[in-house]
Parts: sequence; C-alpha cells; structure tokens
Amino acid sequence: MTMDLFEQASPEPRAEPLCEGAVVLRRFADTSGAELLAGIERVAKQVPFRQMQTPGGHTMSVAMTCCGDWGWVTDRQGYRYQHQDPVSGVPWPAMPDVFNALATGAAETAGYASFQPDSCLINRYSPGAKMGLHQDRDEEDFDQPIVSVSLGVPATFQFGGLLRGNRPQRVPLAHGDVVVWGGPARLRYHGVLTLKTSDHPLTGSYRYNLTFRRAR
Ligand code: MD6
Ligand code: FE
Repeated sequence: MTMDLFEQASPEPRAEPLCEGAVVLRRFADTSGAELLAGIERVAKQVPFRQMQTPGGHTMSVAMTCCGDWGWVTDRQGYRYQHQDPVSGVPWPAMPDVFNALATGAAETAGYASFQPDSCLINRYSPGAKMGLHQDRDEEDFDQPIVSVSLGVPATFQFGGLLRGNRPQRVPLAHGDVVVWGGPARLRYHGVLTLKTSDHPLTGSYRYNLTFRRAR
C-alpha cells in the first residue's frame, strides 16, 4: 500500500492490560464517537447536566446527567441510584441503543460476556474539573464489571490500588478509549486529574465520560 505524507494510518483498536481484571481498549469507541455524542446531546436535552452536591456539602466540578433504568445521584443525603432525576422528578431517559451496544461489545471484548448495564452516568469535564480518588461501591453485585468510555479532550486517569493510600499509576485516556474494569480490580481506587485546556474537533473544550454499570 502506498501512502502519501498527509495520509494517516488508522490504528487498530488494541487491548492494554492495567492489572488483572482491568484493561484499556484503545480507540474502541472511535468509530461510534459521533453517534455517542449525539446520544449524549439527546439525553441532556431531556435532563440537563448539573453539578451535584457531595454528602459533605461540596459542589462537584464535574457536571452529570444519566440515562437507563437507574441514575447515580449524590446530594447531602448521600450517594445512591434512583429511577428519577431528583431535580425534575422525571424518570431518566432510556439508554440509546448505540450506548448499550458499545458497552456490551466492550465488556465482551474484555472477557465479560454477559454484561447488561442498567445505568449510564454521563460525566462532563470542563477545563479545571477533576474527580478525586474514589471506589465505585454503590452497586449491588461487585461481580459485574464497569465499562467507562472517554470522549473529547484527553485526560489523565489515576488508577490506584484497593487501599486509598496505594500510589496510583497515571493512565492517559484519549477520545474513543474504553476502560473495562471488574473481577479483582472492581474495587480499586481511581480518579481523574484536573482537565487541561485543549480543543477537540467534536467536543470543543469538554471531555465526556460514559460510565456503564449494573446497579441492581
Ligand atoms: C471518568 N471514571 O473517567 C471517571 N469508575 O471520568 C470513573 O470514575 C470510573 O473510569 C469506575 C470504572 C472506570 C471509571
Ligand atoms: Fe468511578
């Protein structure tokens, strides 16, 4: 094959293990990126992004909305899953088909064959937004994996151990990268470093993250 100077080879998706149970599927969501972003826009038209309160009374820097049967929410009462948006009282929008297909496909590729998410948390990072180290532990069944999709401007993911004090490794995540996470890695601490200012052709200055989980 001949390629001139301006042609770019489109790299194949590849799997990059982080530890036992967790893998980054590089560029897995590349080809569906624009469709996923259209789905985000559709959901956010019904339930707009908002910055929620932590139980400790802080306002999160990341703006969130949800779709699927169960939405993850936080306020002064704590973290939990709910059928309805606590602001409007209306049920969360259904998960777009392209979301479900991407999540089940990524899980299967990572070795989790029967993952059926009932919850999708949509995180929107603007420059300066970050997410502190935390565990995902509001779900009923820790045997179910998590599928996490990065879209838009790149970010640095912090991937720690099972103890808060374990020093996290830094994992760069770019548009289309999908992290699948389960088994012995399911309760590892993780977070996202402060988003730097940059520009992505599909999202401007934003980074979006879709977190698919089986809540119940
Ligand atoms: C984010 N992700 O990437 C936040 N949780 O914006 C998460 O909190 C996360 O990426 C569990 C598993 C994978 C994740
Ligand atoms: Fe998380």
